Amino acid sequence: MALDKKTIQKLADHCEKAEVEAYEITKITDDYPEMTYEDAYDIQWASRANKEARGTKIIGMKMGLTSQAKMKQMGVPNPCYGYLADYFANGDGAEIKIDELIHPKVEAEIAFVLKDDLQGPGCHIGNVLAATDFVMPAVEIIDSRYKDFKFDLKSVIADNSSSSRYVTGGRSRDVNDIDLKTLGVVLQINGETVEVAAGAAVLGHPATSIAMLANMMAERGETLKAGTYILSGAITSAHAVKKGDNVTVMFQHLGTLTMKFV
Ligand code: OOG
Ligand code: MG
Repeated sequence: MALDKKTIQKLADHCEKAEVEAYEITKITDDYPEMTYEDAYDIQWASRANKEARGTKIIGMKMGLTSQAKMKQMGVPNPCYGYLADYFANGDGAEIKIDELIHPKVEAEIAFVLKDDLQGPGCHIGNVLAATDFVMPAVEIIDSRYKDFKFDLKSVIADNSSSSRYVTGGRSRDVNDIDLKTLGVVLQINGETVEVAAGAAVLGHPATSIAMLANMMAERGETLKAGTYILSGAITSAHAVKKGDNVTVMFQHLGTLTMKFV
């Protein structure tokens, strides 16, 4: 049975407060085992409305759990999406304040910026390539609000798919000038290579993930607008970071991103 409106708002306030104030909570499906996927997205959209009501701008979207490595790492069956708020964004070389976060992890991603609207259902990779203004490199810093970073898919959707910060910059490129499938990524922490991967890890091609996002949003009557910044999902698995860590991610064709956790 679906949750009522009052419970949806209560859970949105609960999850969003934990994000803003950076404290751990227990998985919400423990207390509401009957909640549905639609409830989970209702909670996410209500938390987004909370931020907008306070004057926070929503500047983009993200896909999550789009690779086999990530689905296996987190034990979930499907990808999910979340929104990106203005204060999540950081430039190349940023210092990320770890005290504002709970137990952050870094992962390498390709970001898409749209020049045209994208509307599902039936959105496919060709529509995405035609509507993309440019792609650029990104490192997402995820920070599940759930204890020990453990959750199920409904709980993580309600928690805005663990969104918290991201770093972007490097080189922007025309999506048709590079092969995103074979685009290589090297993730280093404190000078040590911890993972190497390629774009195809994301649903075979990162643009597929953007098409899936447009189609998932269409189920709620929502469109991806021109100008939207979209993280297409982690190419690597997520790696925990601590105070003092330096992270460098080298992207073939797209340059390098660095950040320090302070
Ligand atoms: C959910 C978010 C995953 C990605 O790119 O796969 C994600 C999580 O693993 O906490 O952002
Ligand atoms: Mg991610």
